[in-house]
Amino acid sequence: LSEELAARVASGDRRALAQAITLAESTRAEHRLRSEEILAELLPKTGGAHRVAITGLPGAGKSTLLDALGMVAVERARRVAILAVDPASAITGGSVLGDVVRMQRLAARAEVFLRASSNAAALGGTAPASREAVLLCEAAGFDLVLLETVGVGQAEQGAADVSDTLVALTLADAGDDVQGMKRGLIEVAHAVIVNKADGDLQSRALSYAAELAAALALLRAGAAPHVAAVSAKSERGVAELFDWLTAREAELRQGGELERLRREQALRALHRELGRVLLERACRADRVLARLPALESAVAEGRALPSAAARELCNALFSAKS
Ligand SMILES: Nc1nc2c(ncn2[C@@H]2O[C@H](COP(=O)(O)OP(=O)(O)O)[C@@H](O)[C@H]2O)c(=O)[nH]1
Ligand SMILES: [Mg+2]
Repeated sequence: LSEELAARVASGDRRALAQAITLAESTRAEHRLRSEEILAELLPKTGGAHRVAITGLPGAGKSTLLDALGMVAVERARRVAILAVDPASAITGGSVLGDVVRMQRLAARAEVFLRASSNAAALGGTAPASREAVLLCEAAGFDLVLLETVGVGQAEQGAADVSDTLVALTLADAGDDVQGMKRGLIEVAHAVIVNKADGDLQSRALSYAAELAAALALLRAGAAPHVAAVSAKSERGVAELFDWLTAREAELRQGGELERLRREQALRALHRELGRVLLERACRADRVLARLPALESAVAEGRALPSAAARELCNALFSAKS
């Protein structure tokens, strides 16, 4: 029963939470409906966490950093949930060992909720964890939700849509010099962190971070991201990163910025969902199906413009007479 599952999630039951997230990320219509019932029940209990997304290329050290950051958070009495989407496992469709192996310390902590999913179909490959998964974690009482997301393609925008704070993790030798750093990332990241500032790489990481800081201060005058070098492995700079996150969270909450951010995100989600359900319904409508083959041929053979054909289908769908 949806009500029962919702109540178990609200009581902090990990298995119920995992189950609810699975329903929310399922592609099956009946699962989605159930998930909506559960979320509707839990909505008043959501919104309480600081949602932090860590994005970066595979190998940047996201999982290692989350393990270290998560441990600091646990020591400071934060209730931590970690949602990771592992692209390697998404491709093989198999194990999610990659992320879990890097987050062994967190995985061993009973108070931490850790979920590494390979939900490629539902989430579009490298998309971040779903909005629903974040809301469910909040309803279960977690006040810090850390999202691991792979920074390729449009993933940054996706991550920005579900997080309050976006941390871009990079490396001194990642090849993305300041000019080459992806535009999307520069526009949305709140912090740019250079990892692996240890061993042979240490001095290069430090000078790269300094270079980045100077360049981003120019590029994003007034809204320059926080820049620092860390070593996730030796935990250098990790406590400082946690402190920066805590300060940012307080700032967001005080100024009413958090509410504004989340209102915008909710509206974007509404519009995205509206587009999705409209398209789904339209493509199944008899009036569209009846005309589609002929219009497809006409467009394929160059006898009709795609835009005119699309408008004709739309008119057919919404006209009073069939
Ligand atoms: N030297 C060094 N290696 C690191 C550091 N952080 C991660 N690594 C290594 O980099 C590799 C990729 O790390 P992982 O956390 O799985 O990266 P992800 O793909 O971004 O999640 C692993 O072999 C890690 O041990 C670090 O701070 N210093
Ligand atoms: Mg990882």
